Amino acid sequence: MTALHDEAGYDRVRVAQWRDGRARMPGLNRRDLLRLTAAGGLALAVTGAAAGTAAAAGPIVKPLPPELFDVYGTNAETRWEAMRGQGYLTPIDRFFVRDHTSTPVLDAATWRLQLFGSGLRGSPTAAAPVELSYRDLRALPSETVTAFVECAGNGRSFFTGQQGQTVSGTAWKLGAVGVARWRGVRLATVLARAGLTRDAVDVLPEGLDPDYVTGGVNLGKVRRPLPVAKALEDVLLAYEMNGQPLPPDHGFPVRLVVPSWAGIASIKWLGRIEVSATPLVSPWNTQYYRLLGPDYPAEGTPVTEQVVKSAFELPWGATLAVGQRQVLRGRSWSGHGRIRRVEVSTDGRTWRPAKPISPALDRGWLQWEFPWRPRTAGEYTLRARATDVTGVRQPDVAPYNTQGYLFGAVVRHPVTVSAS
Ligand SMILES: Nc1nc2c(c(=O)[nH]1)N[C@H]1C(S)=C(S)[C@@H](COP(=O)(O)O)O[C@H]1N2
Ligand SMILES: [Mo]
Repeated sequence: MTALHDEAGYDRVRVAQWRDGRARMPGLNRRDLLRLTAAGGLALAVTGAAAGTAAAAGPIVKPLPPELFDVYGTNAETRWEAMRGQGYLTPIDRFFVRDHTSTPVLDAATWRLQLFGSGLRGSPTAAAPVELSYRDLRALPSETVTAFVECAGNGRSFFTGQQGQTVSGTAWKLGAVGVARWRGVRLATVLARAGLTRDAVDVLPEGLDPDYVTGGVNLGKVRRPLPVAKALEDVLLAYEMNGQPLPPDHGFPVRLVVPSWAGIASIKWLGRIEVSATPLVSPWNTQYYRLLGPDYPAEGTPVTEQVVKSAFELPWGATLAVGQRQVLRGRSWSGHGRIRRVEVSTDGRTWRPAKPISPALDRGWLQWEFPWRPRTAGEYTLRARATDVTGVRQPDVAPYNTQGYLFGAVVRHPVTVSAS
């Protein structure tokens, strides 16, 4: 068996198996998929399908006041100034929402989680799956994890804004991330109860939201395979967020939380999980959430862990008063582990350390502050750059990929200092 922790290596095997017909893509036939591809390979044409359209009305249930959110179609991004004065966690009222279609309103009393597939003892079928009710799940031992959920496309607009590159997808600034305290049951516990076998290689969690239709093709339920190694490591079936039952927009009654990985892994409104002894693929790891472009192999590289990022808790283009002592605040995080150091520059040349004001959690973020007294009025560019525990520091330029994932470069945050 391949080293499943090495997702890139594993993915190469999985893709090769899919190409010669040994991996399956449940929910989509091969012809439909090939219609989406340029030449029948996996390096697919950029469709721009992920871009929000202003026409869709009300797909998100919770209020989206303009002081807390910027809304793009079915998605809403947190305004970073709304995090100022907040504690470690992102409150639910300002946690970003990323819906492929719309938020379904489900009933916990009738909800069932269905598990099936060749990776479970006795190979239960989709028609006769192992079932778990909400009450069953609540009765299992629970765990709590503080973790960020971040869209792989967070920061995408800066590929264009800072690097002059054209990419497809929602033009997020840095607000497609939030940290919450999630409570639920380990996926490992549920898989063990369902009869996980040693042959299982992939799990494929699937949402109960409407099918995702794009370019005239129905891609089916939102779903993305997860290697068993990650599934058993630290993944939670969460039913609570910040001490509350999961809100509708964040996956009620139960969602997956896959710490440190791209948000797409954390499937909301979980309905079914296929557990397979043969590799599985879906459009969300072949067409979307792959790094494609001139600097990547032709078949691309799957997006797994998020990269290092930093954001100031300031409006974009904030105005600050000249000669007054400011305390700039912000947060930094990384999918590779906790943040070790943050530096801030107000002139683009000199960097000084920011002061940590929270614990640095492996799966969460670090809050920091930086005192600044701007002496002359004018336009300034603020920069924050973090280094994580693996030694990775935010670069000046993010590697280009056609769909604009993983923008980890230092963001140039414009502010005006005015003689009030
Ligand atoms: N079923 C389902 N799960 C989903 C999605 C979706 O549209 N449907 N969006 C994914 C994406 S792309 C992201 S970034 C996260 C966003 O989680 P949030 O809306 O709770 O912030 O959910 C993921 N899980
Ligand atoms: Mo996402």
